[in-house]
Amino acid sequence: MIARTDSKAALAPDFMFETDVETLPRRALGELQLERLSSSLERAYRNVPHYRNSFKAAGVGPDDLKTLGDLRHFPFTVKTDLRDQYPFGMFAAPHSELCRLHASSGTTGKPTVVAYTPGDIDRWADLMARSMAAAGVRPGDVVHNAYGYGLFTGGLGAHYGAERLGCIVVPVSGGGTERQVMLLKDFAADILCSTPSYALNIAETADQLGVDISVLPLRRGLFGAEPWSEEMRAELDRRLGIAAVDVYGLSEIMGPGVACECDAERAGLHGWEDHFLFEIIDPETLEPLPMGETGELVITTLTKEAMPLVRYRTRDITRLNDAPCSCGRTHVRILRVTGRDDDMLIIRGVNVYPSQMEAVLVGFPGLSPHYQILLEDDGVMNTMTVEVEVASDAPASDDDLAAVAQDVRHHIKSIIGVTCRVTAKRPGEVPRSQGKAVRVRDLREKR
Ligand code: DLL
Repeated sequence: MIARTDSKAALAPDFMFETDVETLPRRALGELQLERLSSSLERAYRNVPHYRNSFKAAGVGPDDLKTLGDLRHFPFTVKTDLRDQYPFGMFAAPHSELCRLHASSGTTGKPTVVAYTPGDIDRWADLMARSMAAAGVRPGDVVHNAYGYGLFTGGLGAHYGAERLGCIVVPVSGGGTERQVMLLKDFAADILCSTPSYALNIAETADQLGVDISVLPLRRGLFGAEPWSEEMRAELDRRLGIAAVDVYGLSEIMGPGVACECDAERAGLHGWEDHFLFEIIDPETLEPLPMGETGELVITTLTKEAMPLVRYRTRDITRLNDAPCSCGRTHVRILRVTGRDDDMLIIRGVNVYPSQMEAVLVGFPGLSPHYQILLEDDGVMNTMTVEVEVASDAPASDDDLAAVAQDVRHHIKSIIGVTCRVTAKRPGEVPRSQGKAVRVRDLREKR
């Protein structure tokens, strides 16, 4: 248990939650991974019929793992495997050993269910505490937690982590944005946890209420659960007077805290390799890619008891960086996840991720940072309309809006290379986020 302190200044800038393991030399980290991977594969094989069958079909067994490189012979796990085993077929522990279930909201059909033993919850709290400390959170901080509580892992994940670190948690959850502004101010929060899009909503609501958040004690934002851009980071830093830090995770693997940026560099998220093994594969050939190349992130859990996953295909597109980091942590960095390969839009033959659109729009003169992408089918091909919104102090006659739309269209064409329609809306007309933002509205299905 870390002692609580009221003096933030008294804490060393390189404070870590678990220094020994966070700075473990890479060779020792590899040895630890091999030992843990071996028992995790054994556990999956012994207790989960799905893995027994898929290992046998691939002609491998846990004993075939002699080096970390041997993992490439083991089969992948995909989201549909989890759906096919709904609700409890992927569990490697009996009900008597479980203490919690979470589920991700399936856009279609059944959700994906995940389970935890008390040991899993304990390790999750440690990893989230480790992530928060890396991000610049300190014991004694007031943590305003606006991630949704419930089946979503964001709320409870950040909650347990902050408590484990020795912080004072304000469990606000999402929504009621005016009240959030009041509480941030009255409770003098040091830390805001939310999705980046909801943080922007909070910043805007504060402006409307005449509250200047940038002069409040708030110092860090831990933002994740959706893709966001460097441009959005600059916007959130400026509007909230904070350093915005990227935190990554997914319910299938654990929840938030699988990886987090450090305060020192804010350039890539340290993935906690003593609990997870990260690979990047080519999503077409499924072959592992060398360090530094961009592809799909694949994660194997090393210490999960209730639901170990072997080579889980996240669909998240990123790359790894194993260069030493100035913070002293030795764990590999996962670069900002720009999007999921199933979110990629193909418009007139050009591949576009919604977050690329964000990078172009945020900071564009006269625009607010709110946007939405509408997908339609004109009978021949997919078309894209980008709805943008003018800034609250920008002129907004019909002619002004048409001129802005024209400028933005040219800008998108010149930066991303895609031709699309642009509609400029008046302030407040683009829907605001309460949690994970809906960036794309697909109107093609309704035809
Ligand atoms: O979003 C867990 C989480 C909660 C992470 C709070 C961070 C903070 P799921 O609902 O299962 O879990 O969604 C996981 O969200 O595969 C990514 O596509 C996306 N995602 C999560 N964090 C980031 C991030 C939580 N920092 C899915 N950047 C993942 C980009 C992210 N995408």
